[in-house]
Amino acid sequence: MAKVALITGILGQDGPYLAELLLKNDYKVYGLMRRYSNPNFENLDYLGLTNKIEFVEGDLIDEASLMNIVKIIQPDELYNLAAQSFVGGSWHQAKLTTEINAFGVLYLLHALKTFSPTTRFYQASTSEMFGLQHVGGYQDETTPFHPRSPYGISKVYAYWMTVNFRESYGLFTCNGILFNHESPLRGIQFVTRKITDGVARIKAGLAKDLHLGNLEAKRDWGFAGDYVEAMHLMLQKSKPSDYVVGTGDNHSVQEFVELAFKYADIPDWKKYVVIDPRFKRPAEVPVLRAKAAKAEKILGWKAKLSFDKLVKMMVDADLKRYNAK
Ligand code: NAP
Ligand code: G4F
Repeated sequence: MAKVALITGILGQDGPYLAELLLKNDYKVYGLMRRYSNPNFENLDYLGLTNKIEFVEGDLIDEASLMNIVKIIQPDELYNLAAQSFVGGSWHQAKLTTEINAFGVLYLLHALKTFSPTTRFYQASTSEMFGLQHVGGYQDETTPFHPRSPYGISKVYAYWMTVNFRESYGLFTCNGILFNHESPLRGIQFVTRKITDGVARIKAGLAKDLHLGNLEAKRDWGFAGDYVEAMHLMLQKSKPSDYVVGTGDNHSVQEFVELAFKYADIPDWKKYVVIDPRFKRPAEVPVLRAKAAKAEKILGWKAKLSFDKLVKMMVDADLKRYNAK
């Protein structure tokens, strides 16, 4: 019998890539989405998947909606990707971020314990939980947490609740502690897509400049299509555990900018980039870099797409969107 998966956050960046992987593996895929007056299926359409998903309406802050959905579907695997995932916005909407990212996870776990205790659960945890902490510039599963934003703090709560339902009730729950992963489906507010979209607009004559914040921050950037494989692998193991997932390499925002302008054939990026204090954060995470040895050893997972190829893929996709090649 085909396995059944429920993905929350199906309309975001990772949801469609994960759905694509599960559909290729013959899963029946349910996707949880909020109720909209005008839903946006652009990312699922981009991968040609909209008609292959069974949509269910619910909201992470509406516990009863989650209880009903879990009771009816009783999925083999539940991937919780839904979140208010924009770090920058989490200072302005700290309560909402907490309700979705922290309490939403408690509600899901409680629904599983009550109606579907054999479901395997994936929680989208994040390198933002490490914040300021690193040992020699790396973070792994043993690195303590020091989150720097309401987003990071909400995800620490969800991380520990996921561990606690495993330890208290024997649920099969895993935290994937994923470092930044990007793609042409990345939301436009995140710095990588903001840069590639901005570069394409400049190339197409639709914009004169690109306003950015801190160019010195360093991130361990990989490709979302690679990272959803790690999510799936975690739920196929005989025992649940928590895994750091990243490339092991990092680059500054400025390096991303330089490459993006280069791939779009626009000389002298400094002529276009404006440092704008509006995009600086009250507290920054200066450097993230994964040590993903556990994922490599136990899951056999390794990032495939290089930084250069990722930047090129995103620039090309945005140039195509604006017909600017
Ligand atoms: P994303 O593009 O922002 O997608 C998040 C999805 O969650 C959106 O489709 C959003 O729906 C949905 N959502 C938000 N609030 C909801 C609510 N109250 N109820 C139901 N759905 C809700 O994020 P992503 O990049 O795919 O990331 C997936 C997950 O991984 C997130 O939990 C994120 O925090 C985590 N993560 C991401 C990264 C990364 O680098 N991408 C790294 C580590 C962890 P709408 O379409 O309605 O807004
Ligand atoms: O692209 P960002 O907004 O991603 P950030 O804050 O690292 O968070 C992403 O990755 C996390 C995993 O580590 C996820 F959990 C989270 O959900 C999200 O997907 O910013 C990256 C860096 C930051 O240091 C930021 O200060 O870029 C810097 N930056 C500089 N100028 C900017 C800008 N970020 C944004 N969004 N916009 C700017 O203009």
